[in-house]
Amino acid sequence: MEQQKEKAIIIGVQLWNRSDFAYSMEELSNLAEACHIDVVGELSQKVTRVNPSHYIGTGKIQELAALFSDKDASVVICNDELTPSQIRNLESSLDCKVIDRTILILDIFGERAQTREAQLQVEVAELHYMLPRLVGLRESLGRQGGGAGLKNRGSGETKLELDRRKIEDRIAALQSELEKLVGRRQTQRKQRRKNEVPVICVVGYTNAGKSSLMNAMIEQYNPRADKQHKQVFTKDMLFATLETSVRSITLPDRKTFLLTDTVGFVSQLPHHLIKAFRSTLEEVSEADLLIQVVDISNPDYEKHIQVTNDTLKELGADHIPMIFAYNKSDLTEHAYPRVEKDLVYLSARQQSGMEELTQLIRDRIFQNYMACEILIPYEQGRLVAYFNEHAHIQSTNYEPDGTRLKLECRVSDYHQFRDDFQQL
Ligand SMILES: Nc1nc2c(ncn2[C@@H]2O[C@H](COP(=O)(O)OP(=O)(O)OP(=O)(O)O)[C@@H](O)[C@H]2O)c(=O)[nH]1
Ligand SMILES: [Mg+2]
Repeated sequence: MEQQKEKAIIIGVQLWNRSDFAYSMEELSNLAEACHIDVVGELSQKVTRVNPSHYIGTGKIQELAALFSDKDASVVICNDELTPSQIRNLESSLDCKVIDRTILILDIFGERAQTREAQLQVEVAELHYMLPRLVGLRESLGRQGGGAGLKNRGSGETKLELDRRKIEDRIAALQSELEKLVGRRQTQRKQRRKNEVPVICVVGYTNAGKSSLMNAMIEQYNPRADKQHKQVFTKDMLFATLETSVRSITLPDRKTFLLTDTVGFVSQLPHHLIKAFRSTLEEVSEADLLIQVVDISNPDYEKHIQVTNDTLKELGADHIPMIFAYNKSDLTEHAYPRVEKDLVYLSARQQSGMEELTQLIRDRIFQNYMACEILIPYEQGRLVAYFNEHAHIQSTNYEPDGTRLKLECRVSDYHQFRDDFQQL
């Protein structure tokens, strides 16, 4: 496999007002690497407007062709999503394979998808991407096959129409299967809402350590849980997580919340992909609180925060309160664990800073709790059991008229059961 690795030249056009260009090229190169492609050269062009027919200007094409043969490359990767005709024209001018940022991301997602839901979502996104590009694909196939003559063109187009219909049918079939899967999850989500368990979503740039942070929290507060079952998958690669996993965390004082791990973000996430992953990402827009995990050891971390914030906005989740976990502090000079307003320096790997993070969480989602002292008549014994399960009991005394509890409970529970106990 190693020997067959493709060699790529990456190319990008920098619009006059684009300040994050260098970073986006770097990111493209990382995406290529995640796709097992070696980047052997790089070209860029400053322009006021993207060339609608070839993406880059004519002069640049010459330069690109020279670099391509010089480096013995096998593919050209463009930093933006190209139109079908741009790909087609570039391919024929350069006489080589041309792919764009979107295909790279789709390929990585395709390779990583584990669950049926993730696989369906990726395939829907791929088909949507392919649909308007069928002509181009067919032509490039035709060229490889020795060129399609005029005579073949007619049959080709009929074939094309057929292909298009087939793809549309397939998309519809996949989507209906997806809806069934998604429906189940939405029911679960509604159930959780009814139980009023707060939902916290872990978001952030890909590879920041979101899944590791989930695991560190599980380990800290629910260490006896069956490890195999509870721990989520982590790995040093882009997009290790493509599915949402939800874990319940119960703090020592019995306050409970749900922690949700999500897909990592990257700049310019393809529109079709966001749409296809809508149901997965809905968890984010319905959360009570977001924890943005940032890899503070990465020199580009500010850029990552920007990308994450932009993506959250696109998902309609920018109104949700957010706290920051500056992760991987162990790789930096920063002192940790340390809290600064709404951010905490921590290390998920060393499981350091979880209590500090929890304190930030508490301040934000457990405001609707109240302390009280009550007397529960013995005939309401089940209420004592309920509070033991759902409240933080500070003391219990058995008195002639009932059980005396000093506790901290949800305001809503207090009101719901107000008639069944005596306030002291
Ligand atoms: N040194 C150090 N490494 C960490 C820390 N937290 C996570 N990592 C490493 O960073 C890599 C990515 O961690 P993940 O938890 O998979 O990251 P993620 O944000 O879930 O990534 P995606 O799901 O791919 O978006 C892994 O190799 C982790 O071991 C940390 O606190 N310190
Ligand atoms: Mg992950």
